[in-house]
Amino acid sequence: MSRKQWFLIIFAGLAGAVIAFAPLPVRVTPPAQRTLRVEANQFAYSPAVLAVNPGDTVTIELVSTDVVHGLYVDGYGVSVTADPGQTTRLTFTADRSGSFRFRCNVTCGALHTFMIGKIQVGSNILLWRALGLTILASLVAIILFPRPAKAQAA
Ligand SMILES: [Cu+2]
Repeated sequence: MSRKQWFLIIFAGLAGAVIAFAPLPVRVTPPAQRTLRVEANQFAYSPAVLAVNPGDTVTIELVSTDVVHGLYVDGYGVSVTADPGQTTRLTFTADRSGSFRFRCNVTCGALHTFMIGKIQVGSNILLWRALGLTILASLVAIILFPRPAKAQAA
């Protein structure tokens, strides 16, 4: 391997470490009280994606517009059930960062298992880091291993 290639590999390694581990300036968002209204009907939640900040006290107001539905938050282990036309409230502290699914925990019909939503607690930093590493790896691969057609022609 040429010196240039070694240099590239070392540079890519350092850049990769920065992308993966560099601490980011922490945006200080004071914990707030948040009330989110979620409408449930066969077989979806609206909105299906909720975003809150870590430390927030989250109240989900679950409204069912047809049959009995539930809402169970993975990772938090909290749930609530709403009867048709009724609003019920579920309050919890979003003390864990990450992306959590919530699902219907009341068998409400044929497509019940597909009734899924997502709650995002904090920024999705892991996703951005993964994306950055993927792009970096692709660039290195493109530079180190040019297309075989070119190599043959040479
Ligand atoms: Cu359901």
